[in-house]
This record gives sequence, structure tokens and C-alpha cells, in this order.
Amino acid sequence: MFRFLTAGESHGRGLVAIIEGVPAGLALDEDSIARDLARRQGGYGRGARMDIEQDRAEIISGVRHGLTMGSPISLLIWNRDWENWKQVMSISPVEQEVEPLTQLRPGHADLAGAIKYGLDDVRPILERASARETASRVAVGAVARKLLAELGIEIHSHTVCIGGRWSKQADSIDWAGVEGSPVRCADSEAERAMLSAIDKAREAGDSVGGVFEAIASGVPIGLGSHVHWDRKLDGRIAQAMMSINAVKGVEIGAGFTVANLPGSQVHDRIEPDAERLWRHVTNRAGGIEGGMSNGEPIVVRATVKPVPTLAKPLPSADLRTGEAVQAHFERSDVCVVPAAGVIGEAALAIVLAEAVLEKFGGDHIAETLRNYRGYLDSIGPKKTA
Ligand code: EPS
Repeated sequence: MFRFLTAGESHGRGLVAIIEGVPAGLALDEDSIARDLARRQGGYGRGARMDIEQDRAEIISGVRHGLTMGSPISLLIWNRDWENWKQVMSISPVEQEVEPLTQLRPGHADLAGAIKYGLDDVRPILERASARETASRVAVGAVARKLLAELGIEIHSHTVCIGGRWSKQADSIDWAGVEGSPVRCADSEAERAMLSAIDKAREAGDSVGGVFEAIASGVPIGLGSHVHWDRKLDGRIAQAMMSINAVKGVEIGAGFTVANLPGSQVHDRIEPDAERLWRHVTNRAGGIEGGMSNGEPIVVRATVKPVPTLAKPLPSADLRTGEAVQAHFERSDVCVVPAAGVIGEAALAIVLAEAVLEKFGGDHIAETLRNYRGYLDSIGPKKTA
């Protein structure tokens, strides 16, 4: 079973992840994890924190001579910014009192977190609620992606909307172009509009959200299950996506647009296929039917709300006194949609890695692949002649 935990505060010493269940014999190195961490840090509209950090996960355990050992893999990402927060985030008590943070930010975890945990300072809440945590999830996702690559599963993402500027729907996406785009958008005209939406928001002291799309190709038929609500692959993907900071909506395939169409225009015709055994003529289901992968690419979209920490703060209230105040602002990102796409890839990779190991098992990657190939050999249409 592939499972993981993360720990760490945004301005604490660093971020930690422990992953269990990765089979032995998988090639893993820090550089391949660093690539995804760098992609997460990028994107037009990111804030000044990204100039300080240069995220790199150190592999602390679970790997020997470049190969996983089947034991827990632990990863450690140091926060460079810690140097500037040693007093505020000191592990041991400090002599000089640190000013409490009490000006609540609408849209953030501040109020609910402080009330729930019985605190009169929102600092301990915002430190863990910050999207900084997603650096650890992206590192875990990079490990999951390595496992999936062994089965020929690839995951990409692109930005489809920022601040109400949508990219054109395309039949195929130039992934190298997406990686070269400052907003990770495949449509250059939409990219220009997105860049100017971010500039306008920055000038106004505001922020903008949008939508990213993550796509997994090469997924075999039969991951997940129809038998229980918590084994359904689409449900698990939606949960993983929704758990990404700022995500407010998730759709799979045609998603919300199916509300406009009759069944005859929604469901995907099935045909046997010489090479892939089975295929669907269209993919409005987004690669999942009945809670199971159906062999088509898995296509997930998620809506990201505008970052709630605003340079021109909203009117708010003070946690201790209830008095009207301006929400807290130190620094923030104007737009995190391009980064959210990279995090969405990690979320999808993690769920698919879990589902792959459930279906094919294996304590060594060779065993996983043997089981996988044996399954593929058995699933073509049965000839009756
Ligand atoms: C983030 C680090 C944070 C923010 C951002 C995500 O850095 P800092 O708070 O030091 O500026 O840039 O956090 C948020 C968007 C948020 O709402 O908390 C990161 O590493 O992604």
C-alpha cells in the first residue's frame, strides 16, 4: 500500500514527507524530485518567497545505490526563509514576546483554525495551512510518478483559465510548449490575456484564480472499483484535488457540462481495438466509468480560488477584540494557478500509484510489472469463432 504523511510549517525549519509502500528496485534520485519542485515554484504571478527558496528534497532513507529498498522513503526540504523567522518560529520558548497575529484574513484558515484549536494568535494555523505544504506533496508525487512511469503512465497539466481568460479547447496539447509558458498555458493568445490579467490584479493589490487541467495517459483499464464509495477512483481523485490549497471545484471529463446534454451525447461508444484491446471513440467520461479507469486518459479539472492574502487587504475583524481591522498582509502571490497545476499532477500521481499497487501489488518492481503484464495479456476481447 502506497501511503504518506507530511509535516512542516511554512516558516519553520523545513518540510518532511515519509512514504511507505514503494516497491524495492525502483530507480530514484534527488534530481528527478527537484525537477517537479522547481516546476511548482514557477509561474507568472508568484510572490517574493519564491525568490528565497530553491526547493530540493534530500532523500534521507529508503534508497540505496539509486534504488528503492522497499523500506519507508523519507524526504526533507529545508526552508531557506527559516533564517528570517528563527524568533517567530523558534521551537524553544523565546525571551522577547513575539507579536501575536490577530488580523483575520477572509478566505484563509485563520478564523476557523484559531477557534477550533483554542488559540488567540493565528500564526500556528497559517503556518500549516499555507500552500507551502504542497512542496512536500509534490515531492511525494515525484516518487509516485517514477513508479507510474514503469507502467507507461504519464501525467501532465496545463492552465486553462486565469482570471476569466480561457484557453481554446485543443485536440492535442504541446506539452513542451506548456512547460515553456510562464502561465503553463498551451494557447499563446490566451497566455497573453492571462499575463495581463495577473498584471492588472497586481497593480490593484488584488489576486486572481483560475482552472488547471491534469491528464494521465497510459492508465490501464480497471484501477479503482465500483464496489464501495471509498474505492471509486473518481471519488479518490476528487478528494486529492480538493485537498490542494485554494481548490474549490473539481470535475472529471465533461464534468459540469453534462448537465446541458442528453445521454446520447454524453456517453462514449466502446470498440475493440487491435493495439489497446478496448477503446472508447470519445472521452467525455474523462477516463473513468463506474469508479474505475476505462483505459482512456484520465482528465481532471480543478478551480483554484484567488489567493486570499491580498496586498490591498479586505476589511476584516481582530480575533481577540472583534474590532474592525484590515486583514493581515506581509507578502503574497498574485496568482498560483500555474503552480497548482503541478501540484494537481502530484495529487493525481499519488492516487494512481495507490490504485496501481492495490491492483498489481508487488514488493519488488519486477513483481509489480510481472503482475501488470499478466493482467494485460488476459483482458482482450475473447474471440468465439
Ligand atoms: C508558498 C509559500 C508562501 C506563499 C504561498 C505558498 O510563502 P510566504 O507565506 O512566506 O510568502 O507564497 O502561500 C499561500 C498562497 C498561502 O495562502 O498561504 C509556497 O511555497 O507555495
